[in-house]
Amino acid sequence: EIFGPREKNRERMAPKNSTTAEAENTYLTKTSTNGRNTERPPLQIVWLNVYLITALHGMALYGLYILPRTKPWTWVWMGVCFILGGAGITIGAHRLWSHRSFKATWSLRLFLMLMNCMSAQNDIFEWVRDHRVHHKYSETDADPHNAKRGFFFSHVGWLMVRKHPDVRTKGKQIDMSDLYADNIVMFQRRHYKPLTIIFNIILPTLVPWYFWNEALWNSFFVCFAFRYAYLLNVTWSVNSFAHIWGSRPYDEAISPSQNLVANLGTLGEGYHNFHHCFPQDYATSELGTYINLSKFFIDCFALVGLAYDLKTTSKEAVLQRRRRTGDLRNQKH
Ligand code: ST9
Ligand code: ZN
Ligand code: ZN
Repeated sequence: EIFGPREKNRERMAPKNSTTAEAENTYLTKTSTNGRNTERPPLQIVWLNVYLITALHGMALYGLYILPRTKPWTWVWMGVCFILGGAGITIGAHRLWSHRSFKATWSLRLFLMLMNCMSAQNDIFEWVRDHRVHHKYSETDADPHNAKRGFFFSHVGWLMVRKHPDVRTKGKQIDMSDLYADNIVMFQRRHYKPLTIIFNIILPTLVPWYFWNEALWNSFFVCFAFRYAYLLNVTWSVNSFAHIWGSRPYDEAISPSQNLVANLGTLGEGYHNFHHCFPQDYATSELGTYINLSKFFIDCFALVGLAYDLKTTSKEAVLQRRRRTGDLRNQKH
């Protein structure tokens, strides 16, 4: 398990002068219990990102405003783009490439890579490296969107500043050999800019114009700007909402939580307490397909042979974990 649950979190939550924790995690010694590192280098704001992200949100609000005036087929297409792009993140970048929770044929990987371009959340390689380092060093300075630095930082602020040096140092130690060996991921990385411009901007905008005579202006603001900003925010909500609010039945000592709000928008990625405990589970929950469209799609892919070796967690392992660290901790058994 290369990026499995961090048992050390238990030590992090333990009384501060736990010397074992300090000796094992030098990056933790600088971090107080509220997660604030007094030695953190000053924030270096990347103003271009601030402008671009703000401009996108302005355009998205305008898209929402004109939405009632656009054709119903345009709404349908926006929904289709949202789900396809979302699948490129949840099923592709997250459950397949970050966690290897199932295997996929060449054609499914190609499809997921193209759909991943539709959500423009950095190329798969970069997304996976940030995500693996997030799991392994969750809520320390090496976590790119460290939730201990507050709601805004974990939601979007981390994309507007230079990364903490620990992210780079720890990130370089993450095993990425599986991604280097994946031609489809490497192809995407080499041609990321044109691919993402085509799949995130041009295709969503042109389809309504070409097929049902929607005004280009309308489809740009609705199917690109509004849909993209919405998708980014629901994705980011897993890093912010689901690292702050919700229940923690599997591990009470970690911040990731079961968050219904995050779950609803993300095709089933809000079962975050479960996910941080069992990151290799393809369903990211023990509740079957309940509010989990991503699991449903992976099951469909498996039915037709495009996905295989789906990894799950046994009921016994889940129960043991709940008894050891979760809501059954104080029960006699
Ligand atoms: C976006 C990503 O939105 C969202 C990810 C969310 C993840 C959520 C996970 C939750 C679970 C799944 C839920 C899915 C739900 C989906 C719902 C769907 C319906 N390790 O990057 P630079 C190196 S993206 C090792 O410039 P700076 C790097 O290689 C949105 N090394 O860092 C380079 O080295 P070298 C669009 C690392 O300068 C050097 O550091 N994008 C790592 O600090 C510099 O790299 C944007 O808005 C690492 N982890 O700048 C912004 N990281 O020089 C795009 C970096 O040797 N990003 N390195 O090549 C940027 O502009 C910049 O990265 C920055 C930081 C300004 C943020
Ligand atoms: Zn997380
Ligand atoms: Zn994950």
